[in-house]
Amino acid sequence: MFGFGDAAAAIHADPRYLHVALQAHGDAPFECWFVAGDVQCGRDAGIAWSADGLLQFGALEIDEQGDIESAAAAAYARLQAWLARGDYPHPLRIWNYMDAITEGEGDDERYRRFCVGRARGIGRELAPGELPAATAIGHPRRSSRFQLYWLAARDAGIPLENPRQTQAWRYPRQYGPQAPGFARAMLPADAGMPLLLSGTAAVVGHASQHGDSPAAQLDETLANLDSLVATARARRPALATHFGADSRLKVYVRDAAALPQVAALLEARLPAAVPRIVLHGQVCRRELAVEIDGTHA
Ligand code: 3EB
Repeated sequence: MFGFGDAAAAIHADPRYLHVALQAHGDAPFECWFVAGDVQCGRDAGIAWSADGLLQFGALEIDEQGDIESAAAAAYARLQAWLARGDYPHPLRIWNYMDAITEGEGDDERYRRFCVGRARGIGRELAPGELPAATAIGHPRRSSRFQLYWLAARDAGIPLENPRQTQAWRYPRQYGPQAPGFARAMLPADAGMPLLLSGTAAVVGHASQHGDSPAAQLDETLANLDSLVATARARRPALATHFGADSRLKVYVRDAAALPQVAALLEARLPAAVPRIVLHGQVCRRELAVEIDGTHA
């Protein structure tokens, strides 16, 4: 269970609960992931975990002390070691939350340093078929917390790419010295699980679109998500064609001033039945105003 914003801080110390410091706009329901069977949980090696025999959530947090590259390298080295020695070796979905993601110039920008540290911590190049779905978002308020959490599985899933977007691992040099290693979505092996959507923004090919307009960026993002869902449906036709009551969306908005506008646009663009949480969080390129991740069934 995930709780967002100040109101959800430190509600309890159960390892199945994680507080994410991003502030919610409007209602901030808890994000709850359910399985049919019994769930074990605990804390080992600084990792809070919960598992049911097929799936395992894990979370760790590092005080980054101003060096996001080293923090990412250390966190991902711990994650790799954890996955390698446990019963859930396949990361399906990874979330990264860090301070001030677009602070710093050129290749010193914190997101770019994060990508370098992540790759160093993993320690080898992942094949496209091993890439997890992912999100990387900045805290508008400084906390010094680098928070990494993941959903891993006993069985590998199928990573998916989006025909409208360059594979992130093939982004050209202009976006930094280390291309980000993530897939656009993950189709879990278990057909009873939803499609896991990576953080998706108004990136077409590799270029950010509509830098002047959060509204146009939101529409481009939704077009990217439509294309991703269509790609997934080619493999799993039982998935709904459009977002509905069985989807779950998290919407990250860079500027606090744009939160009401984006929330209103979402009401116009999405059926009321689509559960969503709108958060004040920074997307990893300055010109990107909005990003959406979530699940879809
Ligand atoms: C993009 O399309 C937006 O570095 O793990 C989205 C999801 C983004 C995951 C990551 C970055 C990451 O490039 C940014």
